[in-house]
Amino acid sequence: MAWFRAVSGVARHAVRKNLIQASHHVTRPRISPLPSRGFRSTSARHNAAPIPRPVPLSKLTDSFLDGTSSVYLEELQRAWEADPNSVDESWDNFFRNFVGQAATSPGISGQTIQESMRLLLLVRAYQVNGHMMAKLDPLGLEEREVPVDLDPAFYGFTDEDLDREFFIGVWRMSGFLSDNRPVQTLRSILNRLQQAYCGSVGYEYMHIADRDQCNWLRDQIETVKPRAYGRDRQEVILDRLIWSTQFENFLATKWVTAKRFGLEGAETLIPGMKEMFDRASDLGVESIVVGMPHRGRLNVLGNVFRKPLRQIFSEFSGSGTKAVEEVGSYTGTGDVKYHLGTSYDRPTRGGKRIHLSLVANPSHLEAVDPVVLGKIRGKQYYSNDIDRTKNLAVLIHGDGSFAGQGVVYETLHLSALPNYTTGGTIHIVVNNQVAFTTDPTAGRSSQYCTDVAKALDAPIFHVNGDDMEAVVHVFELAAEWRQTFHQDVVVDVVCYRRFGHNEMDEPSFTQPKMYQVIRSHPSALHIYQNKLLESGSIKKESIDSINSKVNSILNEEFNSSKDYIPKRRDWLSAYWTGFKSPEQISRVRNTGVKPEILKRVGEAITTLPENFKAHKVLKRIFEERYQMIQTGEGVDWALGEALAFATLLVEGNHVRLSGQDVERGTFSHRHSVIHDQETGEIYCPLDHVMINQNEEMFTVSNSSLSEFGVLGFELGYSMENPNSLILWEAQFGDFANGAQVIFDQFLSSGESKWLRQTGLVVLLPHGYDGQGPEHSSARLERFLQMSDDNPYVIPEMDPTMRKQIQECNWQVVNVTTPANYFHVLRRQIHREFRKPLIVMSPKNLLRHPKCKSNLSEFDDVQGHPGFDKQGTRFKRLIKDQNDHSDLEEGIRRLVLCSGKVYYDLDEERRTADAKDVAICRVEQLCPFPYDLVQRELKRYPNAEVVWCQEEPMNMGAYNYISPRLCTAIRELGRGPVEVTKYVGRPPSAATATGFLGIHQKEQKELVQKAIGPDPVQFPL
Ligand SMILES: Cc1ncc(C[n+]2csc(CCOP(=O)(O)OP(=O)(O)O)c2C)c(N)n1
Ligand SMILES: [Mg+2]
Repeated sequence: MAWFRAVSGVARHAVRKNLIQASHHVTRPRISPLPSRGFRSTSARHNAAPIPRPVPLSKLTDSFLDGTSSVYLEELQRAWEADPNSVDESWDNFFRNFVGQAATSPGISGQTIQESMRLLLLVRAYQVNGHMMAKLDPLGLEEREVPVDLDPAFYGFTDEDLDREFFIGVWRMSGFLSDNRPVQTLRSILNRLQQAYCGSVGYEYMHIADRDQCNWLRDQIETVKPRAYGRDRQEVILDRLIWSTQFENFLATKWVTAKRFGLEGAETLIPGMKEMFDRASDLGVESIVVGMPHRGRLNVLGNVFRKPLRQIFSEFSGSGTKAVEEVGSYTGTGDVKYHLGTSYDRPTRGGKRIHLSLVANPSHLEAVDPVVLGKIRGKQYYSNDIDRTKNLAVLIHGDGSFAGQGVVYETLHLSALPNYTTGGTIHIVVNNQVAFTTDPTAGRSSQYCTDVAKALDAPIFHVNGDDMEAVVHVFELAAEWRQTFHQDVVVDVVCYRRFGHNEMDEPSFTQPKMYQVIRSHPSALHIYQNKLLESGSIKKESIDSINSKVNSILNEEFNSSKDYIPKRRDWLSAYWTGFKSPEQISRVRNTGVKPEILKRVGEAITTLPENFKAHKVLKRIFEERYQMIQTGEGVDWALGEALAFATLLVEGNHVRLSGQDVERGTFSHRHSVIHDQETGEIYCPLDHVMINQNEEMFTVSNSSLSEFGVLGFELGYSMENPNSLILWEAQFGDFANGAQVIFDQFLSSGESKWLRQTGLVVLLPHGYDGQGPEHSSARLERFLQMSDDNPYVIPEMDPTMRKQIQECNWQVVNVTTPANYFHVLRRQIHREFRKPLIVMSPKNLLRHPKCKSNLSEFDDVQGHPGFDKQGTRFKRLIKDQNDHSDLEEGIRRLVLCSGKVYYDLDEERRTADAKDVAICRVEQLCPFPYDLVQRELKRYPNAEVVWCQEEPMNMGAYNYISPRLCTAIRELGRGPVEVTKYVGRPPSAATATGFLGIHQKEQKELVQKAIGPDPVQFPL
């Protein structure tokens, strides 16, 4: 019954709507006539389906109509029978005809339900494939086969049918098929279909499963009249197009031989973006973060972000990249002009202000995509943008890279994941139909460069980049879609590249035909100006006056650029105020925590709710953890980590850990999210450290199975606010190389290139456990090789003056105790600068019986282990555990090592009773703890110094340690050391053997050699 009421309600609503909208149907839209050649006949090429014989509606049984539409029709019919004027005129015609009354409209006599249905299929075909006939290519070079189902002849229609009226209204459908315009002539239907779907915009949306979304789009696309802009709007659009065009012309004339990756051929992008931003602002967006590649970046910076033109020109001349007063200050290495970022508060057409940021990016195409999304997600968290409507990510892509780069797919797939969604990204493809010298036919297998986005149910709007107003329309539509549905959307601006890949490149070597056409092709500005002049919308004088205004501003700015002195480079944004550059000393801080806080948070994170039915193994684990807190003994790795998170949370920091399977932990050790075995409900203890804790304050999230995308996302997130500990964990450390671009281009060098700090933590679990070559190594050597501390110069190491970490590009640690792990995580936040931290995290130490710490190592109590002059802190080096005094002349060998091999060495020392061997753990490899290593060297003046590692010689830390250790030894005057003595596996192509037996033998030999009585012979 409820259903029936709903249906009849809808029917009544439809009747009312028809009455209200009746006027629309009286004055039909102006429709241009079909081309005189009639239909494009497909019969010659295809075997058109035999034309079905018409069956009059009166002869149809009810079952032909589906239940709902028949009820609806009956409702309407009852209303019509009671009062023919209560329904729309078109329904009146329909019922008069089909209910056997005198037909008043000769046009619809003889119509059959099959014809209507075939027509419906035709409309559907336009909705699905109309874009295939759209005129998208400004150069007119595209050769596309038009799908046969767009031809009315395919459905049996002929020229004679053009002026007949047809019934196509479908209940709960928008646009052409909507029930408020059910009767139309075939001619008008076809004309509007072609206008809507085959003009300058090709819409792809029929892959979207959601009916409401499709209807919403149909409402926008299948409007009764084509969309048009008024004069005022046209003048603004023209002004913006003139700016875009003149900017490139100006650069081209002033710097004839410079590479600028100009926007010529795609100038309509700039007005399109501006209009989109204005519309987004009208719809509630307050902040936009943009990621984009080289093409048109300067134009976007100048015209959209309003970076001062004099600054752009000054940087372009290459004269002003370093501020004069900055000499010797934090300027980093800099980057080329078309990689730099900026931010700006831009006034909008609607009288608001919108904050725009362009993220600096490397030349690696698309690598910035996930970074932008992470940054926006961070902004959404910090601005409490719960419905994600205030902060918007916009990504600009090239056609070649959007189709070719895998990170595009990895980024798109974050879009609907609860802990990664940003409420929809607007993607803009500057589709100049070529990638460097590669044609689309060689560059992708899909029809469109945007096809990858179909996996997401994102609508895709292809637009002819020469049609200025169509470009503006789809840009606005994209903003409307995003703000309505909070999902991704793609605008594909089909344009061309007027010059070569860069301005110095000769495009005719490889695309001669295309460039023949381009040479005589008018600019988009020329086309738009002429259109406005012809339609009388704007006078020639107005155009001239805009042109000369723009020209004179460009010239003024150029003149001012000559003696432009850049201000101190901004390297910090709002949240980062007070943070230190490497030039400003940041004192080492205590990371210990008051015992009562440790106890309180410790209990909170080890206690499960009473009625929660945890798996019995987990119940036991949590009971054990609770006991660790109570007794203060045997704290393991997982609890050490959880305590670091919990204490940072109570101090007001946001903590976010993401990566594959991180909730449980790949090695089943973390269990940060627990599942009720009966209800499936989940419980996250770290969400309950404080009363009424914001659920997102601690976020732990299993990610999609992506490294590049997810690491990039977390990096962007970490850059938003320094008061957050953001961690990404690789499933196994070796999988991190799938994200190599992020390590190489962003994490290791971002601060130096772009002066942007991040405290991102990367956890790389690994272990030489005989599991074969794939999971033994987290490729420590690669991270160390990218470290920029000088191996031959010992920096200032005095604790009150030390800036060693600040001056280094990142920190690499290989920690061996839960307490030290706790302190290194807390150190990330308890300092006045941010630096990436790479943690070679262990696998077998997670449960190693010796890898335990006492709670007293976590606290800040004087006299407790680890407490010294500066309080309790992370230990960069752990000295020998045998309670050695400051001078131990009887020690025969000092073995330096890092990571879990320490436990094997210690065991062997015990077995061999080698009391004359000292073992020190270098917990922080980079930057190298010269002071502590030298302290140990002094402690053992007669010892043979040996580096021991499990990895093959060409891997692990050896090549990093060797020159630094030599420098430390040399500086102490302990002899002219050139090579560090090595104990470990020989060089190898694979990271480890695949045979467990061989692994065990190798491991035994290397620890025996490191501890044994014979002097280590090396290198021979
Ligand atoms: C990951 C990556 N591979 C290769 C390149 C070299 N490269 C620079 S631009 C370019 C062509 C890009 O084509 P497209 O995405 O269509 O952008 P367009 O230059 O046409 O605007 C290539 C291959 C690069 N920058 N990044
Ligand atoms: Mg291209």
